[in-house]
Amino acid sequence: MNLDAMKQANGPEACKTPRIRLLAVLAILGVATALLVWRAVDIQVLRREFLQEQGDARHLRVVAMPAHRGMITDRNGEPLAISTPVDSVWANPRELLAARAQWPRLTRLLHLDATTLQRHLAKRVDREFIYLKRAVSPELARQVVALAVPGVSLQREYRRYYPAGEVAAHVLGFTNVDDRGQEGIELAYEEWLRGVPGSKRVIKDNLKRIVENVEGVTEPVPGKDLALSIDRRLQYLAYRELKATIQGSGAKAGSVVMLDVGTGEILAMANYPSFNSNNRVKLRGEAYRNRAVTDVFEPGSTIKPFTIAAALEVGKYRPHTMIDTTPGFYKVGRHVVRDIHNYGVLDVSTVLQKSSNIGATKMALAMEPQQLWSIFSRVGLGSSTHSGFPGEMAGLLSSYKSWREIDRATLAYGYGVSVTPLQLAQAYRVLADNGQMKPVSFVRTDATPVGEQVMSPEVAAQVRAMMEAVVNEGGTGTAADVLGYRVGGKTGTVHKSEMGGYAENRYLALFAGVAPISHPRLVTVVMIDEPAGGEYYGGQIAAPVFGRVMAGALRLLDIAPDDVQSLRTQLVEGTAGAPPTIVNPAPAPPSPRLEPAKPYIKHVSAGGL
Ligand code: 59J
Repeated sequence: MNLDAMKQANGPEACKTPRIRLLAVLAILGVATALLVWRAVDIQVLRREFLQEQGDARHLRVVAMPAHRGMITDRNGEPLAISTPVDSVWANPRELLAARAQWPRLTRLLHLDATTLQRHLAKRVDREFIYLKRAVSPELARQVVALAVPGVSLQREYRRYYPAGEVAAHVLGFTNVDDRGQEGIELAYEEWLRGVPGSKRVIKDNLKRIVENVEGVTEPVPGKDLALSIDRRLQYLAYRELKATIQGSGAKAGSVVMLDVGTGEILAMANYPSFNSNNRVKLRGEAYRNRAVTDVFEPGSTIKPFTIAAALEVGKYRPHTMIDTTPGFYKVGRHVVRDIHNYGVLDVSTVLQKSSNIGATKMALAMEPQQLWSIFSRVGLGSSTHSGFPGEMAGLLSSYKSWREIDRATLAYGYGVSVTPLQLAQAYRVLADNGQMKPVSFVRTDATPVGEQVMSPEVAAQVRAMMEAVVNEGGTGTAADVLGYRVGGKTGTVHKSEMGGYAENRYLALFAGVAPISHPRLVTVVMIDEPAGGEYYGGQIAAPVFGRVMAGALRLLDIAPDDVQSLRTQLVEGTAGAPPTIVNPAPAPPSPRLEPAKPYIKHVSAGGL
């Protein structure tokens, strides 16, 4: 049979079937191809962006890189606040929820409550990141990694550490858990200290391991270091003496401020009560106020050197001009100004040495109100020092135009004006620096700032000489004495003001002074709030703190003694076999007991005798 015969044999029917089948196959292939092409176009072209995003969202991550916060050091580079790297434990809520079986070990390790955690995670399933525990110890971090709970990872962060703890807590302030400044220098210099966090985009695999750094890496910019004016050694010294005296006298609180005379830098600023900046859980508002700049008080007799400076400046008085303070009280209008003793006739110098309110009153009433106001305001009393410290108070000095006669009198011995300890120190610095006013500073200044002459050098020197007499025999401040150095200052004992009057038996004990007198280098102010142990006079409570702090500081700073005579006497007296070494003197002997004063208020409010 030939081919034709075969065709014939199958007939026209047999020929049709394969053709349809072929067409059908071709059609199916064609449609399938079209679908594939369409799908390819859809995925590659039309939905490309969306799909890319979805993919990235699953594996591409932007990882923040926290910046290192600048270190705060003391003036000699000793660290006061350091950011140390720590790990925080975080979780992907969805993944952790799915790993319930592994929770018991995790919650036990991190001291978490499973029910709370469940609720916490459930509320945040849409997030990628939640913290479980921040700033954990390296040991705990290791244990967390070892557990390998799905969805739980560590993140590198920084945490502030304050090596000086409670000693410098108020000045430094602190940062929050995000390492942002909240108080004190940490807050004031936030911009300077804080760095700029960086970020990088990375691809992570399903196990959250970084497989590739992709793009856009911005390096974190670390914050800048800051050198404070504080000298850590002097800060320790001031804090130690302040704390001992407050605890020993049952006082409520207190502050010590020490300034460098040449530069206006704050060398020490201590407050008590204090707090541990590394562990603030039990923190009370009471404890974290930097009272030396945020609290104002009436300076009482510590203002008298300025009253006397005004009197000398005006020219009606000289250091030896005589003033009659008999019989120990003096009527001003309906009011009476009192001294605690009848001191009789005194010269100006002795008015300061004995702290006669009547002497100060008579000098003030002999000048124009504006003249007294002017000197107070020139040395900065009652106005902010503009130190830049958060929460600094300005205090108050009212306008002389509103002063009545009694106001002029009480202002002369420190009532009716209010100041901060820092302000008082700044004012005393003017006396120490031959009448130059300079700004105070919390940061180290490498150049000596130029001052403004606000008082004549002669007047400043005369007042300094009178302040030395306060510390010498016969003065109210002998406990401020420092062996080997000539020091000068002024005591103050102030009835605390309360609700329009003065508290009968609540006092501030004050001492402000300078050393060495022959070439002043340091100014220190001591304020003790409400001594409760029976003794409460500035001369008994504040002056000894001043003496001990100054003694230590003068030696630590290697300042040459200017009272070699007293050193010799001490050596001769102390040569009973002992080698002639000079040691820090024991705490100054208690000053002669003062007889308890009569309650003051009765006389003031009695409306005159
Ligand atoms: C004083 C005052 C209160 C307010 C008086 C302190 C006034 C006054 C009304 C009696 C205790 C006291 C405006 S005294 O600081 O004069 O430091 O070593 O509180 O006078 O008028 O039982 N200081 N202190 N006065 N008020 N108003 C002396 C003096 C001072 C000493 C002692 C003893 C007061 C020498 C104070 C000290 O220099």
